Amino acid sequence: MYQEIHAKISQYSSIVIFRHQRPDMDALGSQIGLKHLILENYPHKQVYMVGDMNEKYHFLASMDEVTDEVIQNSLAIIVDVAVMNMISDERYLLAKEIIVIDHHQNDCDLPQATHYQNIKAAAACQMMVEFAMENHLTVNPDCATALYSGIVTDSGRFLFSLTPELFQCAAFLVQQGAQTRLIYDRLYAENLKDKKMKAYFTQKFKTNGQGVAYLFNKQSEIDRFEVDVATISRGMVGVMANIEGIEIWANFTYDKSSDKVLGEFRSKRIEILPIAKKYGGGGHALACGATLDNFKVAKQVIADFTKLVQGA
Ligand SMILES: [Mn+2]
Repeated sequence: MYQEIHAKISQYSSIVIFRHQRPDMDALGSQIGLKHLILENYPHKQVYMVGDMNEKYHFLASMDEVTDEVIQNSLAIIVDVAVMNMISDERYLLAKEIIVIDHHQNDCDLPQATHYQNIKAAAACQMMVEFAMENHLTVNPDCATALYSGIVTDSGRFLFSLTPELFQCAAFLVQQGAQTRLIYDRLYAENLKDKKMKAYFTQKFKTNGQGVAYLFNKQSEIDRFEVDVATISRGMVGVMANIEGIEIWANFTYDKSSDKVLGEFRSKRIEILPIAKKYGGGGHALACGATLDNFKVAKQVIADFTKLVQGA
């Protein structure tokens, strides 16, 4: 597979790299990393990157301006996505040839594209490293940093999909000069205000001693931190997550605009969606929510969660 990709790239003097909309670090890392890889090993090729950009990730690179005419004479490489409606910049359709390099499980719905897939890869960036290693390509430090950033984020900082291959790729990138500190500082540094706000809600939440934790938040608390209601409602429910002995946690926040109480519910493993639905809400099995009339109803929700934990 990786030799075939290499052969395709060799055939074109101009290449445009695409990826999915609202890019995460893996989409950008694989896009930027591949551009570096090609330019480093084929300095005479023209390589461009296109797509919408997330301001937070500008530190790695910015996108290129590309005319339709350039794309018409190029190989389009689409990374970290294989479905048409998620690709940012639909002009890949103009290209002479399209290849897709992706690690997601789903099939590719571009009939005219060649699909290169490795569902065992934790990240599209891992596929780029495998591609580089198999073809003995030179990886410069900027390339290594971009690829490492996708590996570290898509693997949840080495929590998910931990294979020997993933660690081999990470080790290789560190050997090539990946700036791991830069990535961690940029991606995982919190601002002071957010940290203090989380500390406030962490101090404040209560538990019923029976496996349920909860927060009741007033308008004055939203005002105090000068944020919108979602920043508290959806943003602070996580302060009660991953705590020993707490199975279900709920964040209830007064919403001035609707004069209702927004409930955000989370659970480690007990399905809580039926309770959210009972109160007119919805979502996922372990992460859902409902809009309630008042805090009195919120107390009934907590009672329902308590019964769920007792019955589990
Ligand atoms: Mn990915």
